[in-house]
Amino acid sequence: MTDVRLGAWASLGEPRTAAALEASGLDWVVLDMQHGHFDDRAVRDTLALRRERRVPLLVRVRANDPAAIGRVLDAGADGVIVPLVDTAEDAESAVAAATYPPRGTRSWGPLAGLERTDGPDGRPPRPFVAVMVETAEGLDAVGDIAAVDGVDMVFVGPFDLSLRLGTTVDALLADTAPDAPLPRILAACRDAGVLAGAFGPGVDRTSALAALGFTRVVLALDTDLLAGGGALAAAVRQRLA
Ligand code: 3PY
Ligand code: MG
Repeated sequence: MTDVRLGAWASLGEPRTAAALEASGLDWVVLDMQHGHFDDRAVRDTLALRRERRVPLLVRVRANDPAAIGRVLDAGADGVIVPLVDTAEDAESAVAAATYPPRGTRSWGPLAGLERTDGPDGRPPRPFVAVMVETAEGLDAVGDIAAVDGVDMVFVGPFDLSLRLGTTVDALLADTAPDAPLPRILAACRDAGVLAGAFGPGVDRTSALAALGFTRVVLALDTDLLAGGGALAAAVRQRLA
């Protein structure tokens, strides 16, 4: 199978838990400010705990808002995931907010102690920009969205997308016809040469998304990994039975 990188999704807003996810063996970590408990301070504290960059750490911002995008990049995030991107203009706005002039409009102001200087010539590296396609409008415009210069990944939110399309997450994932939503998104990503990512989570949905062709898939939330304690206890009970 192609190289599929599995992500961890931090929702609890708890810096030490999120920092531990970086060492959990998953390939990338997302801090969620849209639906998770992360606020500015929790994002900063998580990034301040980072002693080395083991895996990419992205932040899903609350909205496609230049101020929100600039702030998490100022705090040292490796990139952003921007929700509810419906048009190429929305995608362009997200890229511009994440990119210093002349390409973009990002304002200069890294936070002391968290600034990144590991890019070319000691400058900050270009952040990774993922845009979420999770509406009917976004699906219709996915070819144009994926083609925006500076978009690195189209990331599908299957929960919102299935709500907007009047279906269920599992029906969306099971529809493999060439003109079905997920194959259309994958084709747009292939044509534009950008990564195709999606939120699973769980073994079944993550495997289904990877089998369809998504190469960046969120396998587990922090809460799922904590709930894994039950499986450990069950394994011990089985041995002792
Ligand atoms: C979605 O599935 O809509 C998401 O945004 C996942 O967090
Ligand atoms: Mg969503």
